[in-house]
Amino acid sequence: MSNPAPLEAGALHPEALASYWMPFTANRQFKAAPRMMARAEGMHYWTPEGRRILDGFSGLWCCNAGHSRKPVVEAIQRQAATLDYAPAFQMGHPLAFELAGRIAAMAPAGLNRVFFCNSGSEAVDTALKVALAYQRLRGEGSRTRLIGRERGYHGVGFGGISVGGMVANRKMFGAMLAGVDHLPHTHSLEKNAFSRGEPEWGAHLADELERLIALHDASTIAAVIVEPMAGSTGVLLPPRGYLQRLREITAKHGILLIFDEVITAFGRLGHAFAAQRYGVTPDMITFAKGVTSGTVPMGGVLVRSDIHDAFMRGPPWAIELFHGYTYSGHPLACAAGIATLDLYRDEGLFERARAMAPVLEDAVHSLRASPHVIDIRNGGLAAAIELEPRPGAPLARAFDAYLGCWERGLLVRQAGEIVCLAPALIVEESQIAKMTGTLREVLLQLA
Ligand code: PXG
Repeated sequence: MSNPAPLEAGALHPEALASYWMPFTANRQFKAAPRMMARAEGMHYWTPEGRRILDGFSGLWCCNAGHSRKPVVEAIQRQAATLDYAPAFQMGHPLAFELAGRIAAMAPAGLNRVFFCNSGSEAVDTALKVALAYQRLRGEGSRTRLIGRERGYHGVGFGGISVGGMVANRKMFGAMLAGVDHLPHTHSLEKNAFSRGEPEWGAHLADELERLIALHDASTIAAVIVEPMAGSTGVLLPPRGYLQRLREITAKHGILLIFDEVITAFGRLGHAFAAQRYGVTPDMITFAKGVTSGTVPMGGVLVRSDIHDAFMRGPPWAIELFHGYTYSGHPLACAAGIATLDLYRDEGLFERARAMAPVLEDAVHSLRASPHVIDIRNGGLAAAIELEPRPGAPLARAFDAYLGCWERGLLVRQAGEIVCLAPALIVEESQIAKMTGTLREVLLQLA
């Protein structure tokens, strides 16, 4: 039987929606009542019917400079007309070198080599592979174990789901990578509910790494990967001193420390990288999303120069790392990246995020007395409101909150029983007030 003829785009006929299998989406629910976006500018989206939506989540944690910013749009247009693509292997184009240099210049000292890919998931896979290969190159080939953390999200590649700690992302997919362990997560309603910024309790949870080392021996462990602030599982800020402790333990035992900064890099916490906010320098940093403000897919890994240098051996014609993607350093992504970094710099957007963070903090914590709220957390321009689950219907209440916001013209994000906000760094005070005002109204009416 032949496939049905494609129907006109935009026709919200159920068959017009059938072919696209949507990612991380309740497909049947969506296709019964679609939520479409047609246009975006600055802090807003517009639906095909012309309804304006205030974007409280920077798309999906990515449009940090706001939507469809002119200098970025023009850079992409110019680049598409000038050099659409250049082979990524054994060839280069100037913008990839320029962007790598720009990112290195913003990074913590010592992290100054950049490997490009196209997403956060690829960045994580790249970092894990570099860690394993580096350990082998330095004569520590028995270090093959990788350690992640419960409630971690590192994308959806087999590497990322193996070190990740979200059961729904793992349970359907077999054995994944062998030799992976997990640190405990740091979320505690009992100890840390309604913390403002980094919570006081929990630094000692980093010491669990010592237990894993005692169990396996340091000589078997290549790397530890954590998000400095866990985003996807609902804005879990690192307990004060926790990241420092992880750094001390990994350094002591020759274990690499990877910060997955796919969400936290490029201003979310008021700095280029969370490593700078926390004064803790890992051995590698993964990034994506904000590097192009979400306009063109791009990811990458920042690597300590001596880790990179360990690969630079053998005859000069030898390829040093058998890894890469057709679209590593894609010209359109590089053009978008450079224009985006210019915007961050010229408009002082990281400083702006720092200045607006207390406004968001006060606004979200004002929801404390609203119905169903059992925790509120915030850091930089990220915040989470955790709701008490509806008895017998897990996740339903937060989903209803998400839908209620959408109906009232606000885009938020549901993460389990949690509603998250992560506005672009250009957000105005009045827009933050509108976000929390809408949430207050929605919470009042929630069953
Ligand atoms: N690492 C981290 C820390 C992430 O947050 C990825 C890797 C994977 O990136 P890609 O580009 O492969 O999707 C992510 C992605 C949410 C949400 O609602 C979070 C992500 C993506 C989509 C939604 O929290 N994070």
